[in-house]
Amino acid sequence: MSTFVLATANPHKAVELRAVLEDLGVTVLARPRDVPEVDETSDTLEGNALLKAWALVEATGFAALADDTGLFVDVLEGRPGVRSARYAGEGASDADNVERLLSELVNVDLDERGARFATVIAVAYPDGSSIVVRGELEGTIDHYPRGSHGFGYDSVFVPLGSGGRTLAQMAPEEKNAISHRSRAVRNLVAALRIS
Ligand code: ITT
Repeated sequence: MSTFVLATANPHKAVELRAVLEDLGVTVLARPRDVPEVDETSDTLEGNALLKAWALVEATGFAALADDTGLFVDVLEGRPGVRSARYAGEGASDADNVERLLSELVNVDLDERGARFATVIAVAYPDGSSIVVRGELEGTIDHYPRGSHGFGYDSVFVPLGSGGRTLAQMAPEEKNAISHRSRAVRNLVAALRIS
């Protein structure tokens, strides 16, 4: 079908994307080490995913695939949103980001703690065209972290229909079956099949 170069340097994401894309007959190239990271200056996931993908098309001449993910909390007007990775500051750890999030929600009741994870995947082609898909997972932010699986904000995110468990209390396969990222990947597969 074609060759895609991946923007992510995150090995977990690269393995997941490579498996899906190779099944579709796409040749997958790792991100070249000498290509600098772009500043994610957009205020939308779509904008940042496209920024990353276009920079890689320019640097390599191949079609490029980039993703961006954020956690959007209703009562915080969508924060941390596109700033999820750096919510507690530049170089913040997952624990720092979770702590900041919980500190902003101390006086908020459970029924007002609605939130969603969103992942956007963008594919940009050397001919100037692009595909953008999105996957979302609805849930609530718990009062305390629970569970030891996963990463990021998993320990405080309770998906709708999970029986009150956080994503970090789910086995990886169970999370993957419902996650925002896997939904975006499924939407990407559908978009690539019809394009
Ligand atoms: P790249 O290296 O691929 O650019 P990133 O570090 O910018 O990835 P993402 O866009 O994937 O990170 O995610 C932004 C933030 O959201 C970051 O703090 C993650 O820890 C968190 N996050 C992403 N996916 C998550 C998931 O499935 N569960 C919990 N937190 C997640």
